[in-house]
Amino acid sequence: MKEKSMAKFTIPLVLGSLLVSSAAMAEQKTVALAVENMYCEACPYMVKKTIEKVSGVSKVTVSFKDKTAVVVFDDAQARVKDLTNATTSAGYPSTPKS
Ligand SMILES: [Cu+2]
Repeated sequence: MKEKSMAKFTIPLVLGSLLVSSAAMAEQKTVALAVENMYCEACPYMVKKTIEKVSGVSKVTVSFKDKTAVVVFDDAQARVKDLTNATTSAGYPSTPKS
């Protein structure tokens, strides 16, 4: 009787932690890109919009002053190369900063 009631509570807990761990496996990565060709205040906006279109990207912060785009993305869905390709084809070649 005691074991049965334990099982009732344990199953939802196990399912719950499985969901959490599979979400955690899709890891959020952050990369800083050095972006070329940003010559006016409108450019960072274009760069931001361009990177946001890449699937898996959750956050983009572009600095006009630093010529940098900081991108938070899901590395199961996007690669750094996808990000640099996107900005490059929009006219803003970028490379990962190390
Ligand atoms: Cu511009």
